[in-house]
This record gives sequence, C-alpha cells and structure tokens, in this order.
Amino acid sequence: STADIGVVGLAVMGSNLARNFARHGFTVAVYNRTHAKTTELIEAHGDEGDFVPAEELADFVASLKRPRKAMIMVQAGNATDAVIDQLAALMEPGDMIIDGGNAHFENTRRREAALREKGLHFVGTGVSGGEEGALLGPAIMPGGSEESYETLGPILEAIAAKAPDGTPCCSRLGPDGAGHFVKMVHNGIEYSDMQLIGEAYDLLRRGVGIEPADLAKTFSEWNAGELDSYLIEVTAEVLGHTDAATGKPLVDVIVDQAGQKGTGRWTVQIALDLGVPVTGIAEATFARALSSGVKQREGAVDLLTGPTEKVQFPEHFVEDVRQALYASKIVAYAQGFDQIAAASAEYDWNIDLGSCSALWRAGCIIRARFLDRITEAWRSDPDLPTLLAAPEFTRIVTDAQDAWRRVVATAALAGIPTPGFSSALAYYDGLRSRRLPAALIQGQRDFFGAHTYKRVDREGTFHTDWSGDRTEIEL
Ligand code: NBP
Repeated sequence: STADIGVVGLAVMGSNLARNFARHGFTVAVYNRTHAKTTELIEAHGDEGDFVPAEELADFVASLKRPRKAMIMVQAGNATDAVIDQLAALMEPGDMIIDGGNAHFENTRRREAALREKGLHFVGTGVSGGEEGALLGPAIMPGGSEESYETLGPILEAIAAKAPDGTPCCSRLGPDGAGHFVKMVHNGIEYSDMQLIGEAYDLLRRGVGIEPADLAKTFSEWNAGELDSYLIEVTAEVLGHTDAATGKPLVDVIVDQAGQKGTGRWTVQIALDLGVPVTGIAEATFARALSSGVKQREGAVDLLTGPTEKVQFPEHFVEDVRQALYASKIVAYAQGFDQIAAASAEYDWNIDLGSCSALWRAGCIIRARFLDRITEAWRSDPDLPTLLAAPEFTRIVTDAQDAWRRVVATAALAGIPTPGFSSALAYYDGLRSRRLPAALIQGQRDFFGAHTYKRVDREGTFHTDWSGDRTEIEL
C-alpha cells in the first residue's frame, strides 16, 4: 500500500481533486465505477503526479496506506450511500471515508453515526469552488472527528486554496454534519449575494437606463473597492459580454428564469426549523422561484400595471445603490452566521465562526475582501450578538442607511422589485427598533387563543379575560 489518499468518483470534481492531490506530491489512488473514466484520467493527466489506478474497489482500498483515506466524489444521495457501503465493507477500524459531495447535513449525521459503530471515521466535507477550485485550490469545510483531522487535515490543507495571508482555506469545523452544514449556508449566502447584485443591476439598467457594457465598468470599479469579490468580478464579465450570434449584450438573450439545485432551499428549510430569520437567503430563493413561475408571470404580465407617475432617480444614485448593496450584503452574512451559530448550539458542534469566515476568503464562490473584516470581528469577539454589532459593521451599515433607504424607496416608486435590499433594510430596522409590533401580536394571540403574554413592568405570565369582564389574571 502506497497511496496517501484515494478518490472514488472521477467525474469532473473527483478528477480535478485527484489531480490536485497528485500535483501536491501525494500518491493518490483513483477508482471510478465505469473504469473508462479512470483510464481517461491517467491517459490525459497521469504525468502530473503519482496515481494508482484501480479497476476493482478492493484493489483501490488495498492500495491505501493505513489509516486509509478514501474521498468520495459521486452524485449526492443514493450513489453516495452505495459507495459508502461498498467501501465500509472493505475497510478496517480507524480508516476514513470522506464525502466531498454536496450532501445534506442530516445524511452526513446519519452516515457518521452508522460508520462510527463500525469503528470507521466518516468525514462529511464541504468543497466549494466548482471544477476550477477542485483543481487549483478549493475552500474545504470538513466535519468529523478530531482524530480523523490529525492525519487527514494536513493533506486537505495542502490542496486547499490559500487566503491572501497564506493560511489554507480549510479547517475542521466540528463533528459529524458541521462541515456540510457550513457549506450549505455558504451556498445560501451565495444565493443572497447573487440576488442583491441582480437587484443592483436591475435598478441601474431598467430604472436609470445604463447599458450593460457601461454597467460592466461600474461593477469593475466597485470591485476595486470594499465590494471586491469574486461574484462582483463575474458580474462585470457577464455584463461586458456580447452575444456572437446577435451582437446584443449576452444578458439580454439569456432566458430570465433562474435555476437552483437545492442548497438555497435546504438553507431556508432548516432556518425555519431553527427559528433563525435568514430573510436574505429566503428572498433570494423565492425570487428564483418567482422568475421560473412562468404560468403566473405570463398570466399577470399584461394585467398588473406599474407606477403611473414618473420617478425621479436621486442624484448619485449609482453610489446609493453601491452602498445599499454593501449594507444588504453585510445583513445577509450576519443572518447566515446566526444560522450557523444556532445549528452549532443545537447539535453541539462548537463551530468557530471566525474559522468559517477565514476559510471563505479564497477558493469559494463567496470569496470577498470583506471576509477579512468579518474574520477579525469574530476573532476579536466570538460572542458578538450579531455581526452587525461589531463596531466596524455597525459603522458601515449606519453610514449606508440613508442611501439604502433612498434606494428601497425609489425602487418601490419605480416599480422595480428589490426583495433582497428591502428585506435586508427591514431586518436592520427590526433589530434597531426598541419596540416591535410583536406586543400587539401577543395581545391578539392572547385574545383568540389564551396564549398569554408577559408584561414590561412585572415578572410573570398573564392572560386577560377577553370574553368575560376583561380583568387580567396572573398565571
Ligand atoms: P456527478 O455528481 O455528476 O456524479 C458522477 C459520478 O458519480 C461518476 O463518477 C459516477 O460514476 C458516480 N456514480 C453515480 Br452517478 N452513481 C454511482 C454508484 N451507484 N456507484 C458508484 N459511482 C456512482 O459528479 P460531479 O459533478 O463531479 O460531482 C461530484 C460531487 O461533487 C457531487 O456530490 C456534487 O454535488 C458535488 N459538486 C460540487 C461542486 C462544488 O462546487 N463543490 C460542483 C459540482 C459538484 P460513473 O462514471 O460510473 O457513472
């Protein structure tokens, strides 16, 4: 046995990860159900490092040094379970199965518990950065036991992306499902970020009338400042691209129905269960659903009218939109971190939020300059009640709020939907309100359901006898 690590599943992600291991000097065993893919990989890239190809899974397992480390990169769901069962039957106590696919964290918890019974380590690992990341350096979010990370960690850290300060974008986030959970919220934040950028584009294009080629320049300029991020960079690239067939901006010939593979939906579903308001992610997920709701859109588009008065866009509106985007983005991240913290408490994961933000600084889709600041915020105070309470972020959102309000108000007057900007501002205003109408809701609940209420001036639980003489009863 010579291989430091093995990869099962040699579609695009698995092949690229295997090459990344090999390029970093690790001997990597490779196996794919359909052997032709293994042969193709070796023929095309076998000279990049030390590969040990196997036609049978038993040979693959036998080629791994102990404790064995087999990383699965197959389709999430049943395929992953099938491969886990086959590997587990061939492995011995102390060996590790690493799932780098996009698994639901509940599945990861179930698989980890089952393999732990057999003395095997199961390491559910989020891998972000797509095909290119897998090859050149992804952000890696492992869960699993501390013991597994002792020998696996250095190998994953070697192939991970490196943050600007040189730190690997990989650290153990917590036991069982912690890694896949953090990857899921990463994807949720990605949805939110993309929606906010989409709204900024819509306001400036449809509202102000700026052409895509000019907006490409605007986004490039933004990318040179505090909004510096991969998604803003990608936006400038897409907006600046002309369709070869029609000569039009490509963005004008793409069908405006956003797809989704499900991680945004998972994030929102679980946030509802945890009771954490991730309004940015929810609005982004629903906005994609609205865009794909062809029946409703076609049925309404000619019936529902827009504003009857012409809207005056404020002076410096482009800068207002930039500030609204930045503030809304900070809210989206604050909500995502709240969700990670809530799950960490629920499942006893003890996730370090500073480590999450630190490892998102490179390799992944939401990599952004301001993650440095977020990391500093969590490192200087891990007990912040919300990211918005970190002095620097308090200042940024406070400074942005006038612009933010102008943008949301103008968008409403112009009839341009900004669910991301609007919900982020509503969340901000909710947090800063000393009194919320929840007091009235408690009154209503007590009226029709005797759900009781608490008083601001006394301890205890109270109910008003609404159907009788309306005296208050202390319970
Ligand atoms: P796919 O998700 O397309 O899966 C194809 C691979 O699964 C092939 O190697 C295939 O083998 C294997 N496979 C299947 Br399908 N059923 C199997 C079974 N019952 N037993 C053994 N092998 C089986 O590959 P991918 O696009 O490279 O993605 C791999 C994982 O990475 C997925 O979980 C995906 O969600 C995740 N992913 C992550 C990112 C990211 O940015 N992090 C991007 C893309 C994908 P075959 O060749 O014999 O059919």
